[in-house]
Amino acid sequence: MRGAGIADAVIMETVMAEPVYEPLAFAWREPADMLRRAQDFRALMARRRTVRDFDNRAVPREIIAEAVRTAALAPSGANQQPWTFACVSDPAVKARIRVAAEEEEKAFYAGRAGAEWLDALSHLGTGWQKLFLETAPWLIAVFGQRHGVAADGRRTKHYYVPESVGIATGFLIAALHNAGLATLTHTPSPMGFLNEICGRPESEKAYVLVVAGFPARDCRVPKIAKKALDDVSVWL
Ligand code: IYR
Repeated sequence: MRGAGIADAVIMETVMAEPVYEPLAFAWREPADMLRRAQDFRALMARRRTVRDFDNRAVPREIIAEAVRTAALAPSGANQQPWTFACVSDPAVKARIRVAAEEEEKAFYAGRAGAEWLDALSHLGTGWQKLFLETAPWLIAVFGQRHGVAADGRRTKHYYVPESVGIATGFLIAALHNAGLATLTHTPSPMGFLNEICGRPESEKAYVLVVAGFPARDCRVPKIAKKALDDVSVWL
């Protein structure tokens, strides 16, 4: 074709989809109702705490499934939904995850983290032992898909994967908390072992291990404060 450059060739190879629209189901509310709802939601989220001491009481799988369905409603780059949630309740798999995570954490706390990082963490009282990886009934490893695979096996690009996975993880934590569960965002570093244990391909990267269950009866959490509105926002 005369005048067709590389960019045109790329575009011509791509299947261009026409957008299909549907009416938006939007709940219109009065300002007073909106404010009450905003306050109620903040009060709900203010009771979320990162928990490191779990009870071994079981949590029905369907509650976790609902929370994962909620997480999967998150917005994502080009709506590619570049995530996989590996939901682990099998005690043998949890034990493997604990062994692998503690191996990394031992090195981390023994010095790999460096003095500044360990100092920044010191007020949280964390350490290399991760009993909760076996005690808690559910571990949800959140993977981001670095790329997709088309029907013909070719790689497709994914966009804004870390941002999308981060937003979905926020939805997941909020959904689990709203359901009445305690959570912990655990980030063993590095997390490569999760691919092997969870049977996920190299094209996926583990971002976080969300631990979910009930808190131990005598659970205590670090006394910490959250920044005030003035300290986290500017208004223009
Ligand atoms: N991954 C380690 C260390 C750790 C790092 C950060 I940043 C935290 O906010 C908490 C812990 C651990 O899980 O103990």
